[in-house]
Amino acid sequence: MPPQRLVRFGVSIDSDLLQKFDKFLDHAGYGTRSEAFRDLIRARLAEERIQNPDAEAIGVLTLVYNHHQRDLEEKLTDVQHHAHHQIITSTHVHLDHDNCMEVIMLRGTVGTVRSLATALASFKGVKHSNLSLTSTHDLK
Ligand code: NI
Repeated sequence: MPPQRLVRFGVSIDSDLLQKFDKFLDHAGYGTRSEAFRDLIRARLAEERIQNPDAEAIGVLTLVYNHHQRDLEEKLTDVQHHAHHQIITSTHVHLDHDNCMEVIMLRGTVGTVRSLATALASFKGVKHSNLSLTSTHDLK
């Protein structure tokens, strides 16, 4: 890929808003406004991309579930085997006597990752689930 050309442009901004932005920069440890501004743009564009169900994405699904729930582990494993091409890896943690946590990394389109995550999270005995999606398209 050819090197990107750096473009400078002016931004008009409310002084109050700029003050808040500068406070955020300090807090977050940014050296310059430019770097923080670039990161905010990238984050917003990535957020936009994961609204598109056809965009390629990586998902990290965390499930906390009842270890004693009948057949649950088997059901979770069955779904993952069925969608093996979408599962990158998974880690199982025995949280305590009663609870397990599984962290599953998934890949595919936003739509397929979301529906697989929903299928896994909706089984009886799953107490908590969280899906974090990252678009893998156009990473710069
Ligand atoms: Ni366990």
